[in-house]
Amino acid sequence: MRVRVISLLILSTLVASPALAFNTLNGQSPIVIGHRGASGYLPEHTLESYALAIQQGAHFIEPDLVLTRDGQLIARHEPILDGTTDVASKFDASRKSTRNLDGVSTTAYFADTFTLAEVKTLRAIQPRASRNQSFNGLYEIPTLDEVIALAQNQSAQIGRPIGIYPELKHSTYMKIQAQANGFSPTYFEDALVSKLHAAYGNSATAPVFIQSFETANLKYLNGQTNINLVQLVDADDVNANGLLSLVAPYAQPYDIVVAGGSTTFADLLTPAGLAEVATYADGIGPWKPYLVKTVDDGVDRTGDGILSINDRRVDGPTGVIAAAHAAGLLVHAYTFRNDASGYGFADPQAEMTYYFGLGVDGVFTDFPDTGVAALASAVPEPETYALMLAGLGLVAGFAARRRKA
Ligand SMILES: [Ca+2]
Ligand SMILES: [Ca+2]
Repeated sequence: MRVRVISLLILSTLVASPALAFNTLNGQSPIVIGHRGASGYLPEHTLESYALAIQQGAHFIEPDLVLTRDGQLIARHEPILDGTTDVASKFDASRKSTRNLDGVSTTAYFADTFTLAEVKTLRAIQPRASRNQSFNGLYEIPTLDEVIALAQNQSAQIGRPIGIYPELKHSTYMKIQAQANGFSPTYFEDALVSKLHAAYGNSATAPVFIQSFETANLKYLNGQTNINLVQLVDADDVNANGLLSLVAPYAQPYDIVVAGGSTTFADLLTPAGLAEVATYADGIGPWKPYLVKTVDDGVDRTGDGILSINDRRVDGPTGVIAAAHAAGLLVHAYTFRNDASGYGFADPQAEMTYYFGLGVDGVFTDFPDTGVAALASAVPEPETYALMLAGLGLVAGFAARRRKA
């Protein structure tokens, strides 16, 4: 009797799982990652932006991380504070400095020259002129600790896991600045791991992915933590023929540039490149034109009399998703936006639905509500499908019971 009940349960679980409907690495439902929070709606990398992403149904929220002068991890897309905060109205230009940022001489207010107390006097602003500016000056710059607390509190409150997807920004640059500020060369990586282990444990099942465009830091982290690691893959642009344009500083991981290596981002996605990535990471996070080839053939497909990237001809998958899955790697594609960058798609929901159909394991989007809607429409009538499979499970269970009787 107990055997029959268990076999019925197992069959129902295995057969009824709607996960079977997805072409992802593990057949599981893909994830929607709130890119810099719900940054299409609120100033990026604020607790308010992350909270809105969670409210909209994002499975993960994405804090990009940089270091302050006193070694605190804060959420900013760049060590440069100029574009996303009101720093210029609170600190005079004497606080600017000129630094080599991934080979580019840059004069700016750098986070690593400000203490956390100073950063806490700043307020976030919306960097994209076309987006809502009415929340400028309202929200603080959060620390990683505050982002973790938000995710964990929201998880407990709404009863579903909310993961975090921290990105180490410019590790090579941070290594130099951390040392200048009296910290060890690997302080940035070590501080992140220490905080994550304290909050989630040293576990591959922690609801966390650590991501980076560099490679040496991920290889180092592979020896420090069991938490999942994702190799980001960048490019400069996409050519009319659909191939990726590789121009510095977006041609190679910057640690490889500094080491004098010749490996490009595109090289990371060849079968040999993916095999190498799989030795230290659990997934890849490629810019989406690496996954789907689109061609600018001069046809106005949207019929608005203007040629834009939306008009590009969609030639289909490049094979990178299948190759990555064959190497055992998850594929999380970036970035999906309602107001920009729909290569071959004018409708952002349709674009993400298309990528889900190809088997991506997750999408980074500034508009998590659109991502969640795209996921809901990615599998036709998922509930009916699940019910049908559950029915099959019951039939199989009854059949087993009859045989045993
Ligand atoms: Ca990021
Ligand atoms: Ca058009």
